[in-house]
Amino acid sequence: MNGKMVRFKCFSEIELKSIFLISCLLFLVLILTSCSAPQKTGSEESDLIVVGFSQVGSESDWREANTVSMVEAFSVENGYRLIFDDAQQKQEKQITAIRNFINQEVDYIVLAPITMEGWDTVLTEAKAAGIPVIIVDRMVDTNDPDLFTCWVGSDTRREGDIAVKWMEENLAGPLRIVHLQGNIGSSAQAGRTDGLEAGLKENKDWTLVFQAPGDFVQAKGQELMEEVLSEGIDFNVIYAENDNMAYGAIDALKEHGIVPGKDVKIISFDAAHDALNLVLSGELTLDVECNPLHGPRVRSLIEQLERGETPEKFTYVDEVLFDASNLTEEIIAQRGY
Ligand code: GYE
Repeated sequence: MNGKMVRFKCFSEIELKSIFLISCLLFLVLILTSCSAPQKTGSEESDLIVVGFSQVGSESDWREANTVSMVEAFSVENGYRLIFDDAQQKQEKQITAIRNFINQEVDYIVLAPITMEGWDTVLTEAKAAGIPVIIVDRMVDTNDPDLFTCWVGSDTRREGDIAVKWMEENLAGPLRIVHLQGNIGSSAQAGRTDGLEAGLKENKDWTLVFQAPGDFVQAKGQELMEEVLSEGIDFNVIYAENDNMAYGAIDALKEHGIVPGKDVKIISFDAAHDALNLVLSGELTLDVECNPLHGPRVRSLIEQLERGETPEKFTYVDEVLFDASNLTEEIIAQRGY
């Protein structure tokens, strides 16, 4: 072997001791620095108000705009730590999320409830833990109104009523109405459905020719319309309980050579940006506004609570309706959703 010889150095006992000491010192420094970093963020973090938000899901454009509004309002820059949970349209997941928030000892719980019923037990648990609960968007139906601190959202029954009034004043009967409903048992569905059903009782030349839940989802709105068309149901109005189901219905109509807005009048709710463009182009006939930008509203309620004030129990957002007569490009351009 003519390769280089590998030589091992033998360390003396003193050298070994000093290597061991230096290693121990280095290890200690490492531990100390890694401990001091989180300690700093920890103390900054403890100044943040912790909010657990249980969101319904991401079923519609409205919902996505609502999520963005909440995330922006409860940013670290604004002094909050937001724990966001998407329940994927399942009440059980919302209940689990609330229980997790209670375990994490959050300062506030914000709940956008999928349906009205079924909250008493978990809200009693939150109350027992001393955590204020703010309900946003849809309503809850509890045995004890003190199970939540306050609520902010839309008056969806009023939305249904103003849509019906507009239909009475603007659509020539007889009306044969296809009704695409939201999640059954949600206040958004109940309010808009009750409005229409009251209108059906009042107007003897209105007939409900089809009614089914599309859960506020575009694909389901399209599927339901396909069903209506394949069954050969005769209709001249679609009452869709949100914009996404109206988009789905419009797609189905177009596939069958039916001109939306002309052959069939379409009533919708939310008045999101894209839908308003459809009102301008004439494909959507009426869009009742439902404002999803609740982030700053919920934050203001929390700020009141932080100051020791008692906010209003119920805050309703002011909303209008849009048709071809009052809508302009400027209105659309200024919209935040
Ligand atoms: O209209 C719909 C959404 O609860 C008001 O839920 C909200 C409704 C909204 O999925 O688009």
